[in-house]
Amino acid sequence: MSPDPIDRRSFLGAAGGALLCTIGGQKVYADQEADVERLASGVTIPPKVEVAENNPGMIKASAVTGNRKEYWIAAEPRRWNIIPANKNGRKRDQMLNQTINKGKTSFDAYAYRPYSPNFGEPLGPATVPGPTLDATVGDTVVVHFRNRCPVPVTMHPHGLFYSNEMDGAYKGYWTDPGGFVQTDQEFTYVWECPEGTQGSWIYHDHGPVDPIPVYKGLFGSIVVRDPNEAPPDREFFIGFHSFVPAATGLRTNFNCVNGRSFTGTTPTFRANIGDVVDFHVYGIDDNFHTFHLHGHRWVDRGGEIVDNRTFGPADSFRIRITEDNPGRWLYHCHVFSHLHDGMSGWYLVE
Ligand SMILES: [Cu+2]
Repeated sequence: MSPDPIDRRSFLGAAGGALLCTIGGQKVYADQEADVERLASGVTIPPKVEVAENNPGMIKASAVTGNRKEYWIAAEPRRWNIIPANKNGRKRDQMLNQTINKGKTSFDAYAYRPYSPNFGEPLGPATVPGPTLDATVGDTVVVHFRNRCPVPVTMHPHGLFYSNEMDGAYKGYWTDPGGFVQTDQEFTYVWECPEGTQGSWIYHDHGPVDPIPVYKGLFGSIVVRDPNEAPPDREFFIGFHSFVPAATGLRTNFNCVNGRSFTGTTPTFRANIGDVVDFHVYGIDDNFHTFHLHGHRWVDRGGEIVDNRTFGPADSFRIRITEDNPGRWLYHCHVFSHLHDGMSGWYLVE
């Protein structure tokens, strides 16, 4: 048998495209569509996962301490439009006042979706990012997770405290059942929020075909509130990420904020003078970004006053301002090639 002929795209991928990851021995390039189901089929089911499936009920959730914050969340496939048209049927970049010309913008995404108890009814659509998990120091977060995607996926939290089997991560032979939730299976994650976990965090898929499902939309925010701190008047959760051709099958890369690209389709945030405003910001792709907010500045780690903060993959942080400056402002990544490719949005203060 001769090997498959190398077409131009795969040649470019093999020759010059950025390596995204290696799954089941297969190299995946960012600029080349990956067949995630075929990749998943090449991954051996870990022994502990197989045993658990044949013995339902063997997995005991850790004891729940403190307040219980309980969620029912499914990972589901859904069609996602990165750049919806405006009411005139056009795809416009409001920041540069120009038409966006990037070809097709819809693809088959994966997204987390919140449900009522026992998966009774959806509480809303599956979204990119997924629902924010909201807890306070002292709480225990219980997430009943169901996988409706065609490949094994998981939920893996940052920042919280959890025992080893609640990691939600694929670890080859040593994978626990929560790190390899197969199609139509469920797993209950128990994560704790003791003193020292307060902050702004993320969760994301960390299953055997990670990071493709993350690049398809499986990520979201976690906030752990400090009971000794006054709550904000408004808060916004902002994920800087990209939809790469490997995950979308689309022609080009999209630089995004919360699943959308370009000012006008990315979220427009609103506040009033005098509001205490929290921005929870994170990055979840292969790039370093900055968070820049026009017309404002804040006190960063170490007490320095800044208006632009650099962060890397899976970094997450919160900035707090007391609003004192009305107008139509931009927030954006200050890497120019990201900014001019859609990583920006409006912040409107009245
Ligand atoms: Cu950036």
